[in-house]
Amino acid sequence: MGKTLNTAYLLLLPLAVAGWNLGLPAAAGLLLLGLAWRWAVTAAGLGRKSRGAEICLEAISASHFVEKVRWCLDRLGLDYTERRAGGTLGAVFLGRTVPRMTFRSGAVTSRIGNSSHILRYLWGRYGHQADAAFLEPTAEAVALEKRLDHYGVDLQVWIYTHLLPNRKLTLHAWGMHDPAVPLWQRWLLPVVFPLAALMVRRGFRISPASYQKSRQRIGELLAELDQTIGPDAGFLLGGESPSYVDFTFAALSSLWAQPEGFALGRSAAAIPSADQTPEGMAMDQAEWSRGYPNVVALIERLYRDYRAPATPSRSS
Ligand SMILES: N[C@@H](CCC(=O)N[C@@H](CS)C(=O)NCC(=O)O)C(=O)O
Repeated sequence: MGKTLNTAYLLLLPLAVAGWNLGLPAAAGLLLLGLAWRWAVTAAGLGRKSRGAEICLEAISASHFVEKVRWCLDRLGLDYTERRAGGTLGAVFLGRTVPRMTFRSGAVTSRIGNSSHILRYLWGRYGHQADAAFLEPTAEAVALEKRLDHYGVDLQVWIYTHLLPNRKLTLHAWGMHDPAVPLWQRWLLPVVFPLAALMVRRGFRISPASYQKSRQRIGELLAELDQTIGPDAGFLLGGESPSYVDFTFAALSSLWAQPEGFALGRSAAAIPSADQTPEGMAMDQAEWSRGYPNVVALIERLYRDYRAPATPSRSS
């Protein structure tokens, strides 16, 4: 809070200087005051014991990449807080993507973005514990995760092609009705919608051709995995228990498969309900559900049997 107030002071300073016609000595004095205030805020924090959860997951309401990390945090039974922002606001105005994880590391606070890097950190920190074996980044796991992350991007092109023409649905997906998103951001979303939609179209190069290409790649991957999984809904890397790659696949697929238990029910409202789904989107969903029954069975199995925390909540 102290830092936010100080930043606001420093940003507003030029307006005050111009508005009150202050001269150079007064302007320099006010600037020094702001910098001293900033230092005082930092100094007051030194040596102070931090409170609250050690891990904070920065998120938006409907993000399949956030769900990938959230799932692994939940499986580890870690105590964390989730801070949800309005969709695209962070990317458009701050240049950051979600998931992003902030955590205490010794006396300092550290931060990592990008889901696969976050999972590598969790493996490094918790991998020695028996219940973290699912996070092991074997060469096979990492190679498949990379392909799945590309699938996640194809799904972004797919969903935005269907959602962006519908302002109401897009704003809903960006968290306009999500009480966990700060109110000022929920007010801001409709105002910046044209700019945000333009940036998303540009960022993902949304066009009829890119949609067709993404849709085709999604279908090809689903067909291949449907064969690997087989009729018994076996795990992607074989074996008796799922790995983070299975959780990644189910989490990313949640955009189209819409399984029960997404985010353990904490964020369900942001995905369009069946009666609001645009027609083309519903047709693709029906085609994939019908065409790849082993995939659907695995996603359902993973959400039903493995989405809940494996161990009681513990602090990190
Ligand atoms: N490669 C990144 C992709 C993350 C990504 O695309 N995140 C989207 C949400 S799914 C995002 O940050 N959107 C910007 C925003 O809504 O602020 C990862 O694996 O974390």
